[in-house]
Amino acid sequence: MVGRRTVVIGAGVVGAALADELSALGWTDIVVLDQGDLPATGGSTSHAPGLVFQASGSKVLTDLARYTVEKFVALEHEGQSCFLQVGGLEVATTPERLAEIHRRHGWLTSWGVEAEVVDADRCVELHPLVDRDRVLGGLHCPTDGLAKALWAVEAQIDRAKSRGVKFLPRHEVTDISVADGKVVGVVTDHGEIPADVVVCCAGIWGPKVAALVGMNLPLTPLAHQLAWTGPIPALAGQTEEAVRPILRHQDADLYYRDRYDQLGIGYYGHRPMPIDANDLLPVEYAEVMPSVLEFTPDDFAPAWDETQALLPATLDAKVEEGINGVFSFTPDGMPLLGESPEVSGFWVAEAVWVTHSAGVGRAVAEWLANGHSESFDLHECDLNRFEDYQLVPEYILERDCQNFVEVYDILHPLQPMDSPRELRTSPYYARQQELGAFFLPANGWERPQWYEANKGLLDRYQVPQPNDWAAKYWSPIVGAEAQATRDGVAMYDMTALKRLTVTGPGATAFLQRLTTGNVDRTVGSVIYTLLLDVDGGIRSDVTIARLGPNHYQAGVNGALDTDWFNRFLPADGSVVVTDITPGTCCIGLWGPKAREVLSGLTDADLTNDGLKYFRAARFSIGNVPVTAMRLSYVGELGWELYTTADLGLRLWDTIWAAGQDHGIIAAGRGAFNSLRLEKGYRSFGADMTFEHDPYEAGVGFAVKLDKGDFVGRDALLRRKENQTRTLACLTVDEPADVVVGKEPVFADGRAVGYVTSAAYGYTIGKGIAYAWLPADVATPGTPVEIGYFDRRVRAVVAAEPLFDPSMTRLRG
Ligand code: FAD
Ligand code: THG
Repeated sequence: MVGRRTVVIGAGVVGAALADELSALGWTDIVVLDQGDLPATGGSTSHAPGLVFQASGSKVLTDLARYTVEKFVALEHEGQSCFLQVGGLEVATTPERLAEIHRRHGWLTSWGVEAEVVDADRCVELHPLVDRDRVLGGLHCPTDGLAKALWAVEAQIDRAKSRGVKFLPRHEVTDISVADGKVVGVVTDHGEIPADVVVCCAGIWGPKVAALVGMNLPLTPLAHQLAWTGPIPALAGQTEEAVRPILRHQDADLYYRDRYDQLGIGYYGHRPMPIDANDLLPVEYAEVMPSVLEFTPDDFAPAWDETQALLPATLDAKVEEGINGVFSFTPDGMPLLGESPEVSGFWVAEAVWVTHSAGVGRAVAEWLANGHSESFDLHECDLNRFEDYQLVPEYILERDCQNFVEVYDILHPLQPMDSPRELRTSPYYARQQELGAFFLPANGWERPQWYEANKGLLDRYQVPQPNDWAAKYWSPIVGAEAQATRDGVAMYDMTALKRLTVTGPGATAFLQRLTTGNVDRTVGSVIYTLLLDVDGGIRSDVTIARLGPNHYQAGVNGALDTDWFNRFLPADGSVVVTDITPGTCCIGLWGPKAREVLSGLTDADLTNDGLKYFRAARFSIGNVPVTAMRLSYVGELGWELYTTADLGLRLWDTIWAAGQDHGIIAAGRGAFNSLRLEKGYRSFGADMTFEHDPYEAGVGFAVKLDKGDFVGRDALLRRKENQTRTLACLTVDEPADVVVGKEPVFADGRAVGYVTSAAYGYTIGKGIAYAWLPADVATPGTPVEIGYFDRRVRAVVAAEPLFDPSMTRLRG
């Protein structure tokens, strides 16, 4: 196999890794172009100090980093390893950071990387320059270290060359030829090269290259300060390049590495310094390198003070050189990988650190060669994860700068961005404000987490207090709203739930192919079904309502679902997929009294037989036409009621008024999340992702193997035979021990899995945590422990669902 004709733009650490990995998979008809010289092209890789810390709250970032470490350790450049495995040490100088370090240790344990939280003495033993009295402790990860980025570039280029890959330095890409929506060639200052696949690995120039095909790449180059000290007397005589662990002092936005008797110091504490990719100088005009801007010493002054405090040996040294080096930031801090939705064959691998570079090379190579990556779950990295509002230049710039500022901050999983807010508001927004809603953003929508107006419910319901961390972005009102939903009736704003219509003569066949369920039922049917990837992994779980013979409405999880549908659209135009989320809205009306509230507002037959569980109907509520679907993520009787945005406020007011006699409340997402966990309903992205199959995730019931072929079916049949892990339900007895997600789970003292999502279950009176565990551990009754900061919390595997397993609530 030689693969498709491929041109890689950029021979930095990402382009080089991709060329190596793709050629290793048998694609050898590859040309790698770079405007600069090889291997030091002038891009970000040329001056990256190469620190590789594997810790991250994102599992895929740790997975990508671990792959990079393992590859670079084994990769040789002139007989020497491309990785100096000196270990990594993150020190804490505040109690909050010490707690954070325990949380980060938890993540590493969850994702399977060995590390240890150490005391101040051990910090000094590991890194003798550290002042014992400044630190409270540290996180030591022995496999972290320094990537020799340029060596790795050269070594990977050499391997790719040996397989036939061509490298053309001093070739600047000036255009990309597209015909019929497909890439056909790459135009350079030395002529055009034909291509079927083009991968943009242009780093900070990415937006400029992507613009050649009309793509608005959500990436901003930002300058970041890197300085080198002169000789430090305390390091005199160091003959090896680096012996001390790479060091992070996140309380002051600093990191360090040693280089013989000097120290490299990186600083994130300065003002954001964004640069337009179009303003980057061409290689020949840049003074040093186009990705290096002049050092601004004033910005560095606080960094040097902090450095001398943490590392007193530097009092005897000076800052000798420094740069404002430029690299890429994105709106959510994650890389951008994947194919353009508009121009087929145009791929990007952008906003990738050296830390993740080899992993990304592997991932994108697999994706190109096999249609998906088998080694990595890329849903958080997919280029097409953004909504339209996130591709507006103002948004991109603001978020990218904010991510620079927050790079080392301690961020709670629910912590919202401060700005921009109030981007998307549902038609009920004014009413929600009147009810004292505490809003958190959900995919750009302002969504109530709870309502202060419900404070009075606390006279009626007991709500236990969680620990301090779990109590952030929480109120006891959450617990009261949850219980009031089970007792009475509540309105939930479901507008943020993304919805698409799939229409046209080909719609039924299209959905039969893309889902695991049978959509070809009577008009008015609703099904819960899955989208699988070609490897049988879960791409999404969705509901599909048949509203007409050729008209379906899908409730989906995000922009990746739209993208997935669009990729399979028949060329003949017989299927149209439309995102109707903007322009429509939804109220979930749920609880045992839901029927009482609606009965006076409509002539529709809402009896159990009139509109059965998982059926949809159109009728009116007061003056408002609605599409009603009888289903509930919170596990109670009721409907999702959809209407157009113009009528949304009227719908809210009508239901609210009629509900007063029945004690109706508006309830928020906090209650919603607790109720859905009691009911055992999975949330895509947290509980299950691309890497999991339906059987291990506990949603095998949604796969109808007898319905005929569908995407992922064959692969799934193979996976079904080899089940080794399970998404299990854990309960925690002590209310204060409720956890938040991503914590490691221990069985017999050994780390065996990790928590996906968690909440307190107010109806069942226990904490709930779903967790991936080895199948043999996941039997009900098995005691386990959850690592929570510096503690171990006792939990037990429970039979699920915890609430209403016989479905009497929903079917009643
Ligand atoms: P680059 O190395 O910039 O490669 C892109 C290539 O594309 C360039 O060679 C460029 O010439 C070429 N190109 C662009 N446009 C064209 C065109 N039109 N035609 C032809 N060729 C083109 N990461 C870490 O993991 N650890 C660290 O400690 C670390 N420290 C850093 C410190 C500094 C000061 C900086 C600036 C970055 C640091 N980074 C670090 C980030 C890291 O360096 C980058 O994320 C990484 O090198 C990006 O690699 P790349 O291959 O995507 O980009
Ligand atoms: N409502 C709608 N669409 C959605 C969601 C929703 N799409 C995305 C996401 N949420 C999908 N998740 C679920 C999870 C469970 C259920 C519905 C959507 C559910 N399951 C029942 C059960 O497992 O008992 C029914 C299963 C069946 O009968 O097949 O209700 O909230 N519109």
